Amino acid sequence: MFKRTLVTSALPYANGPVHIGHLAGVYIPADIYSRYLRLKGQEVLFVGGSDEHGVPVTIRARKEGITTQEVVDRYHTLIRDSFKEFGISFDVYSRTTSAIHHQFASDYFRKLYDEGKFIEQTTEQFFDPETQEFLTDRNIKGECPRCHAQGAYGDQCEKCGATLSPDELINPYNTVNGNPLTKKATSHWYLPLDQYQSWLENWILENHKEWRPNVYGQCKSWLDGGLKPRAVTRDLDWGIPVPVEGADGKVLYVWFDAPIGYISNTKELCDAQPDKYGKWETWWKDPETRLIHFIGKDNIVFHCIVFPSMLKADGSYILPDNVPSNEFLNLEGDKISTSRNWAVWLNEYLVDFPGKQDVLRYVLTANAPETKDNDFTWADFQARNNNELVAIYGNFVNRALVLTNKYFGGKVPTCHGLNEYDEATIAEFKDVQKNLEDLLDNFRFRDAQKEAMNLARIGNKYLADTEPWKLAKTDMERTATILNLALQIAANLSIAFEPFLPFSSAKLREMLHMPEVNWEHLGSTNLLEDGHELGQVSLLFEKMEDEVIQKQLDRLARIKAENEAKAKEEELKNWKPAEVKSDTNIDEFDKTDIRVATVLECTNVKKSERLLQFKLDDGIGGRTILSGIAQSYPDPSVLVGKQVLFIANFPPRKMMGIESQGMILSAVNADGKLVVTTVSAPVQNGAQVG
Ligand code: B3M
Ligand code: ZN
Repeated sequence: MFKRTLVTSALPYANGPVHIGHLAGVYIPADIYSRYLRLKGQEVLFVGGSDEHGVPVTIRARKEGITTQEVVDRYHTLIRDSFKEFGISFDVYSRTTSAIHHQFASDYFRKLYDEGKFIEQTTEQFFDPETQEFLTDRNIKGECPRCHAQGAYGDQCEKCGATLSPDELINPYNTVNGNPLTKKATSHWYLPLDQYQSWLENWILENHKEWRPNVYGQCKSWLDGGLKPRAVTRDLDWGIPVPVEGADGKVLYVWFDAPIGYISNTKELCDAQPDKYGKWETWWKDPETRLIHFIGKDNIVFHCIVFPSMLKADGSYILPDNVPSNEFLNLEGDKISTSRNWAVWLNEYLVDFPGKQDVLRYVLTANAPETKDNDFTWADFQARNNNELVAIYGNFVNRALVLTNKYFGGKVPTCHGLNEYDEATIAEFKDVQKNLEDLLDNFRFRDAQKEAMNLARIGNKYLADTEPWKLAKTDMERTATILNLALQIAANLSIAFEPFLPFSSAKLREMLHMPEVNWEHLGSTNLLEDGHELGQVSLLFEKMEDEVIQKQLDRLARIKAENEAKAKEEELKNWKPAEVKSDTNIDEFDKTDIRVATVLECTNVKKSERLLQFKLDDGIGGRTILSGIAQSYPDPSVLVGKQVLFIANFPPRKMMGIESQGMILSAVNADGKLVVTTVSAPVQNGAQVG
């Protein structure tokens, strides 16, 4: 039997804020589980932290024009604070740039290296001769070999969806500076996963059939495909240096060091407070510790195959007992995307919905993508708040307390004997503890929360059916009995909801003047003694008005419109005249019909940050053209009266509901601003350039 449980939740990349998808997929379930075990009085440690290495953070740094360290400092703080605000009850939340982690991960690698657990292989990799750096898949772009779109990534073409390797790209170049790439030999260390294949097959496929079907299925398909050695080092200047002589310029692969972060963060906590947390080794090496990884589905292979092989290679560690991975949460029908800003960011939610953390926690658990991808919609958010939290849970608690105040001076009235209906009501929830445990022990958080809500439904129905506000006129003893039972149910609710809605539970306990929560008391009808004085009544939940929800929908509509405009611009950038058949450049140029026009009007397109709308006198009847240069012209009216060059035979396109009939030519200046090209002396409108 297990003595203690170590709960880990995936370390989010510190390359941006965290959103509802992160919360629903990983952090809320891990938090519910940890809170539940603590409430049961079990020994549990909940470990988290930021993943601060890897290519994503370096890409973000380049995009924002700041150093990588600044990026991780900024987002680590933001992420840590968001989690705290949402009540994610980590025992430790550290980061992989900490000195302890660097040392620990470095030592971990070195031990396996010394024991000959890696193999060294030399391969040809893409190299930028100018910057003298090797490039990772995401930093290489080129022409897609399948659909021939420009700008396909080294690992995927976003146009046709093909999975690629950088070798397949036509004319690969460095995403950062556009440099063409060459190949250069480089050597790396690999963990020979093939050597762990049969051990993994036995451990997972035979001995962990109880894992969620999505997790088990993914593992099985990896194993069925046959495992290959995986590189655990990279040529990169950001990360933990490979602790081997002559390995300059090489760092540990982020997926090698990040899971070790679970261990080093545990060590950091235990070393700082040994009296409270004991030795880190107890959490990681004692077979009586149960290890549970909470992750999203894109992390399954790393937590079920790669990390366990690393732990096995060392030989002194325990292995995960379960890896309850969730599927994905979508937002209003579309995949959540950081780069497209298609997300509800936690830091923004906290500003827009102050004090309403539990509402989001509730909705995300009610809709948790436990078995399949699920959708978050603002309409559902509003409905669950108004129809469930307010109308059932909040309403019940409020009625029980307000009536007690009114008829019994805010003191728990005495039960004068239960009737059949009371007994039947009690029978309905007497198993609540067992039911909750069965679900929570099996990581079925959605159903568990439903069970807690069911208790509120029982209470609500009990008051609606017994109508103590009517009885109070004729039968005070019966009224007292009913309210006593209603208050006992309310007290049960504060325990049952504690893992799910910790803020509301605390508030409810304050209203009930109920100092302790004891899981073992769940289902009891003796939680509040006769005469016990209640606290101040306030509302547990508030109705969410349409305007508030509409504001969120408007925000998403704005983002969608911007994304569409950006996509169109991207298309325009890659556009080549369709009718060009010849392959010489001069001919191509001839086929492009460039002409001169005078700008009659130039205004910002509503709801677009990038588009300007030009009305042109083109000498041939006039036309409208949209151009994505608004950011370079804060006052677009300066362009009115200027003569500009435009492509006249550019196929018309609709953007933001407006048809654009051509393309205005502009050039980039030294500050990266787009400058409209013009003529050096007045020319007749419509004149061809060539
Ligand atoms: N940072 C990937 C992710 O955020 C990665 C998880 C690491 S867990 C050790 O999806
Ligand atoms: Zn393609």
